[in-house]
Amino acid sequence: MSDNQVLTLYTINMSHYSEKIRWLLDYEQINYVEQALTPAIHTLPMLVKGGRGKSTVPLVEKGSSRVQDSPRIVDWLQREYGPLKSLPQDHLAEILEIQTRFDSIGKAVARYLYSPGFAHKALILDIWTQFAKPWEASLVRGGYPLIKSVFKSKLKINPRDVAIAETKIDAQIKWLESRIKLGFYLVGDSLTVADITAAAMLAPLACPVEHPIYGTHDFRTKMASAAKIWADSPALDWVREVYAKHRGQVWQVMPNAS
Ligand SMILES: N[C@@H](CCC(=O)N[C@@H](CS)C(=O)NCC(=O)O)C(=O)O
Repeated sequence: MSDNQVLTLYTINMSHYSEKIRWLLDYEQINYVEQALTPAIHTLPMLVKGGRGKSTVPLVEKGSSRVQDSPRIVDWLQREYGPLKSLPQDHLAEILEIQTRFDSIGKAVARYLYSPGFAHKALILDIWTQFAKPWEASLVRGGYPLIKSVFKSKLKINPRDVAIAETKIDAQIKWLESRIKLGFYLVGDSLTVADITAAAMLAPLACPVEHPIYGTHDFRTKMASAAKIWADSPALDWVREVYAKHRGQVWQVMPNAS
């Protein structure tokens, strides 16, 4: 594979799975160009590029290679750019197991946030249209009632599923609380994909100041308000600490609107 091909990372600004891969690329100092897509408008291009019947971000593209789904992207980056310092071979199985553990609550976290979040139309629309072209912003603003209702049914935003989400998240927060008693890093003595995944998946609840969306007062008080049940959790303190120590400001350069 020729290395002068540009790696493109397709994201949605609020997506924590996108943040996981963005962080990994930044941490590994792999050059990439970010294409921040507008929710709803992202669907068709991601379906086509992904070729797997899924419309999710993140998705990476380099030459003719297109890889969708964050754990698959991690594997591909290891093959393409490895060995990655965040994936030490001697701890690989354990790192991947923790990645799976935290990937498995990503949807629950989104459900948990959008449930109170949908009461704040102006905030949601501001976030969704942050990188939108004018025509995309008009479409999303005009189509908001429809997009919201598709979103609510796709993400199962209803009281029963939100309660299930809370239980699922709580179990992993408890797991993390006991794990970090053993040491700051989840595996070994340096930052790995395990830490990046756990911190990125919980970041919308922990609201680290380094994140340009999760760190805002509006996000914290309106979308992440329900997370106050974990306000005193050492696990969410740990997320904020990992961000402070290893992440820095998330968008050094603003992503390009596509
Ligand atoms: N298993 C996927 C999940 C990704 C995911 O759920 N992404 C959300 C944003 S956080 C998304 O793209 N939702 C819009 C859609 O499904 O069309 C991964 O690890 O990449």
